[in-house]
Amino acid sequence: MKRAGPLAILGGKPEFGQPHHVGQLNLPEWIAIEKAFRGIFERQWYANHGPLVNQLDGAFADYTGVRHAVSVTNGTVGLMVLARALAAEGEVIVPAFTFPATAQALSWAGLNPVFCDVDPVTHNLSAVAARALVTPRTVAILGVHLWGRACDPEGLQQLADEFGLYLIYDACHAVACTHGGRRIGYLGNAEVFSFHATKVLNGMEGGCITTNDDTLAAKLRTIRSFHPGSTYAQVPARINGKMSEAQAAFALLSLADLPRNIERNRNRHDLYRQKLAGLPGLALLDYPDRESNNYQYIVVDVDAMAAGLSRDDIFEVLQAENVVCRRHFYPGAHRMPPFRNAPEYRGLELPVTERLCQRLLLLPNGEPMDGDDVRRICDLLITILDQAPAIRQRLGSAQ
Ligand code: T4K
Repeated sequence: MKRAGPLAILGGKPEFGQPHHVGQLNLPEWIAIEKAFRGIFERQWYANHGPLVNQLDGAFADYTGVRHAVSVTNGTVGLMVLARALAAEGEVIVPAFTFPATAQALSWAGLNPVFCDVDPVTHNLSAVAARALVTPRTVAILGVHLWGRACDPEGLQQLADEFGLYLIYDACHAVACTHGGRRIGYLGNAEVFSFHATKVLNGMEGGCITTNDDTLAAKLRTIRSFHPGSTYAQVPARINGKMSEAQAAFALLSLADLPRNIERNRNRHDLYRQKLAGLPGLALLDYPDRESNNYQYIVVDVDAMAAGLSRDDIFEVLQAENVVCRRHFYPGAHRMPPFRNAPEYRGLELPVTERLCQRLLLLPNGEPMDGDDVRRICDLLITILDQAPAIRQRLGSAQ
């Protein structure tokens, strides 16, 4: 159904009085938050491996079915700590179509990211593409489970085994997602999750590294903190990458709420799918039922020719309506500083990454969004496509 009245960009009133964001926060009940925080204040133990951090490590290890979960300040620090634990130098093959933190964490750890293009269907690194980049300097492959879809685990493991490489995963999108029916967390040598406020598991910032390797786990625990608690391992460097009790309190509540929040995400995703079906030039990324997903990411591929508007046009029109979308991961990790100015990356062309960077649009999702909000956003999109010529004229964009 088309929206009544002119679009905001054409002189009308914005559809929403308040912005609707991608990754709106999933919040636990106030009463549960109050109880958890009273406990922290009563114990007067706020940091340095308090009881809630220990509880979270145990709970997340159980949840993912791995031997060790090592909580950290955030996903980025988790990747840094893991990279530092594995190697002091060398190249790491990493997809360019990812959040910049994936590659930057490697640089922080003294390793050199070697950017690989991604598969046009899965949006993930594939073993076929990674194989072409293996050199004598390669020490590891860092796959990213983008949108919670597993990143070629069998192919990459085979490649890693063949060349004696570490295989690690950025699982920042993949809490509660499965591969082969088993929760992600057990793949490769280790995996790193994000509990950022905009993620399905919200620790108000936070992250966790999971591994089945006892030696690696001891190293990770020692690197992440100057207060190693019960473990100490020989490590090349250490950092304060600990999680606080406040973060752990939120993350534990959010872990308990996961089934409810995923169910709501799934309902919103279903509604988006129903309402956007058949719209020319807009294809919603689907999550096949054979694996579990957290449905946190509502990803739309915009075909400008068929839609009559580019992804950036649609982004701008929605922004004026207070629908705050994201253009992940424009312009690609390889085109962001510091890599874009570094001689070894200059002129690097990764056509699939660059195409996805031009076409993908993430629509709002999360707790404050109800079915009516989703319907209104979809009606807006119908109206936007219907008024494509007037919008193009207003924005001065080409067909
Ligand atoms: N690897 C991958 C593949 C990742 O996607 C990420 C992070 C990482 C590694 C690193 O993990 P962390 O170190 O972050 O744990 C957001 C998140 O900040 C980022 O965590 C996430 N990925 C990325 C995909 O999304 P931005 O730059 O899109 O936007 P941000 O955080 O400003 O917020 C998104 C929307 O949410 C905005 O429209 C505003 C709204 N928002 C945000 C915050 C923080 C709120 O309404 N309230 C809030 O408190 O990165």
